[in-house]
Amino acid sequence: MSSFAPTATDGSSGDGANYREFDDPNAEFFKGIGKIPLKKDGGAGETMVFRTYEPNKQVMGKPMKDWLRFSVCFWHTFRGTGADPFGFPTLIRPWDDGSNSMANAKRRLRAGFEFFSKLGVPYWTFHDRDIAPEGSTLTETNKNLDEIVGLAQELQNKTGVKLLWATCNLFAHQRYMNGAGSNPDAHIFAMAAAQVKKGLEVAKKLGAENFVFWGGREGYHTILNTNVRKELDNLATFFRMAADYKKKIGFTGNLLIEPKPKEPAKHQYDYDAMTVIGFLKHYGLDKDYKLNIEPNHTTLAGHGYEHDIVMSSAFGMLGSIDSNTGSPDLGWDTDQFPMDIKNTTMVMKTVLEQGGIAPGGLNFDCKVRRESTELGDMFISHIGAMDSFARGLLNAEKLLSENVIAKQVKERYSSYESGIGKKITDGQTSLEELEKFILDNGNPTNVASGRQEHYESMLNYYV
Ligand code: XUL
Ligand code: CO
Repeated sequence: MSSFAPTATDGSSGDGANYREFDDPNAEFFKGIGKIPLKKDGGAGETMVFRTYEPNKQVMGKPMKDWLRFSVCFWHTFRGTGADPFGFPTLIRPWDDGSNSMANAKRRLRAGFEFFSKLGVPYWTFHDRDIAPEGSTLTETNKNLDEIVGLAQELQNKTGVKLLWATCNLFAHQRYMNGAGSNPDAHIFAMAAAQVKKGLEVAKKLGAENFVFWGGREGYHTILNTNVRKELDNLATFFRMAADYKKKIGFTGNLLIEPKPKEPAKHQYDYDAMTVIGFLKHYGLDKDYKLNIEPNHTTLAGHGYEHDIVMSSAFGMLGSIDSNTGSPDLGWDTDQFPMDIKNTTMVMKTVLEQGGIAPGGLNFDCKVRRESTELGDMFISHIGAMDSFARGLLNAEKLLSENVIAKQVKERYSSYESGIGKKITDGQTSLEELEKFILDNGNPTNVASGRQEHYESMLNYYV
């Protein structure tokens, strides 16, 4: 989260621009870039136009924008510097002096809203500490946050851009190195609780439609110093208090937990969708929380891209999606823009099948590559990802309306629709009765082909 950008002392950002000119509330941040147009017949070289994303085009009875509900995340796009463990920042923005000042926070936020508007996304997302600097006491920190939230409210009203979700950064500060809600120290647990209390209040104030918990340091590095049951019990208490406070203040957004198996923790408790669902059910929290699924985390857990989206949807727990991708040939969280149409088709198939993702959305928890240094790259990356999802949506619409694949899947399970199969489905049989069924009917002999390649070829037809 921290910025390593060199702090200029003369008001210049190093590329000739003067960041102080952006203190003017009417300053334009992305000069020369207007509202991104739709241009269906643009050639391959034109990447600053939408080719497929048409917000008001009707798809299965709803405008495209209602199925997709795109959101830009503030942390990568307005706080990312391109710094990595081996190198300095490469993404030097002309309005950002690299400092933790309130003036810089305001410039970034105004740049953000100009970007959201020009791109044409309806939503944004942020961590509390992305938008406002932490002070030396909680009171000072909350005062900073209130001031920036006031500006955010003004900019939301002015542009019509809404808040998909807010979240608390409970992982960057040194105090959270051993976790937040699972920290072995009660004082730190209390600090995290105070932060979430304020986070929920801010979310309510800005009309957030959801509130996310991602627990990057809720886990362990060595089991030798860790009481896992104590940590998980405490984490559940933490989530229960958040659900109670949400009701108390009348915040109506959904609470979401975002699974990830590791990084930065060696082992994260919220490993994957089914682990989180099991945790929520064990602690009786499954009515209060749903899941925010990030496919890059899913692949880090060793599953296929769409696996956690499908699993959480199957159990009515898919709340929102951090629509990014990893690089399947790397073993870490690269947070890339999703550009693979097969992946987006599979995601949108699930979203269509469950009737939509609202009040969740498709949040681009993605960062431009360290080497993509131009301001235009910020747009091109999002436009490419939005078009990829629009294409995925149209593919999924065709796939579902033709009903060829679903019909064949249904047929595959047809033995459960009558006779002994129906009794199994209804939970109306027993091991004794099934043994008798086998003795009467003999061993199963006609084991049907799974026809994987046939299904893969059918999917290719739609992509
Ligand atoms: C980290 C991650 C987070 C959450 C919000 O991998 O995905 O940015 O989305 O804290
Ligand atoms: Co995420």
